Amino acid sequence: MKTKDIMARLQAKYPGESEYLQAVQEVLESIEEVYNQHPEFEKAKIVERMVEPDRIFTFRVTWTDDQGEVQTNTGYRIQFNSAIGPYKGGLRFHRAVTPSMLKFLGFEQTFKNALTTLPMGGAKGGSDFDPKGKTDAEIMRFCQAFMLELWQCIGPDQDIPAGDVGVGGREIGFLYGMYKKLAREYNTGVLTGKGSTWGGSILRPEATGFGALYFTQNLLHHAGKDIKGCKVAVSGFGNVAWGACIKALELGAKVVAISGPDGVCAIPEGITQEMIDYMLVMRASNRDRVEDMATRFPNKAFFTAGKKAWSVPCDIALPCAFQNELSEDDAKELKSNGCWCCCEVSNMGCQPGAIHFFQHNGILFAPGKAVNAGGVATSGLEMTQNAEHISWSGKEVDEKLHFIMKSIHEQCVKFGTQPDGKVDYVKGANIAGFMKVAQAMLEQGTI
Ligand code: 2IT
Repeated sequence: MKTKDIMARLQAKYPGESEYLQAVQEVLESIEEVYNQHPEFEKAKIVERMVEPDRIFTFRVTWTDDQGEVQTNTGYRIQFNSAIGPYKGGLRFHRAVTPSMLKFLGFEQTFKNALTTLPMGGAKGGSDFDPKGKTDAEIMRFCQAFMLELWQCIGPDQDIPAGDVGVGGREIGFLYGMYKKLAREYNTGVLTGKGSTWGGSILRPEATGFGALYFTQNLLHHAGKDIKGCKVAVSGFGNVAWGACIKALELGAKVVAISGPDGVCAIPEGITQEMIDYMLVMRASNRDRVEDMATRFPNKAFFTAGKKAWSVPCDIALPCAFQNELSEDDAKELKSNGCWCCCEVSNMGCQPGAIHFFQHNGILFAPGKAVNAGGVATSGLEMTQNAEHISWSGKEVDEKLHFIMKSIHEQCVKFGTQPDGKVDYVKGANIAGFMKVAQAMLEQGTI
């Protein structure tokens, strides 16, 4: 297998699908050497099959806004790979959603889910619906209209969606309510990220951020460092950033920045629990503005329009918002301001140039599919609880999450340790995830 040849074919077949092509390229480059030591993979055309989704559902979603005007969006569900379990992955509601974006996310999800140690295949879905400025009633009507089409594609043993950007507990509630009515199935295991009184796992809302900090702790420990007292810059203020801030604070780190599409809030004294609680209010308002934090806490948070979190000096950078949010220039700025570690929490949060810069300038770097896997892992734990009709305590879930993140870190070390003893976490995560999926595909024959 030659990455160059496969990429040339995919570029010709899917011109303009830049996010998808970027995600595939990164994985193929990481695995090429190992892959070519396995002639049985080449013979079964594992890579050629793995880069193509199993199937893509595309549907029209029509709903009525509060003014009585009819609105039309496009919905998607991409069932990417089912080699190691039923399709599993989130739904993204964002104005910029395209098939390319969801294909990259579904592809990443396949490897990420393989790393979790749990039996889950990869999927992703969503819509170009823009939640910004929408009322609760509009969100509900959109979710209902979306599920009117989606319900036929999913099921607790087939495909289990969850949240992603723009989809949290409120949206999962509306989606499940409609699923139940249409399918006449009362199995809560069809969606994860549910409310804790009706089948949702305790700690699922926090899990992506908590898991990311547990992974960071493992990485720092491996490098002989400690997170206590470190200054942390976080991008975003959504569910993932929120969980990361809670755990960072608990571990004795100081969160000195959060950001939004409008700019950055510098927090010189470090974020407080009260400010973290306010992030939830900001998310629920659908205003999509981080400036609201500075308005609410004028002596603690200082807003600068148009700037990113990476302009605030820190030790550790945690991208928690969107793909490609951290560029090579941002990486250089981080380094010149003293940053020495970047754990990518968002999916593909760093541009290839930024990753290259980190890796060649002594900055510890780990990729999203390892760092953020605690979210989907806890979704997997939610599925187990639903299937057993029980619910575990927060302590039980947290212990399992700890164990899973430690195991993901170990897999990265196993497959990513270089001759000089340093760990290439990108290679480690990609090879570990790939080997598991490839082996399963091989054993299941030519399908
Ligand atoms: O990117 C992700 O891993 C998620 N959005 C969570 C997916 C899930 O099924 O919990």
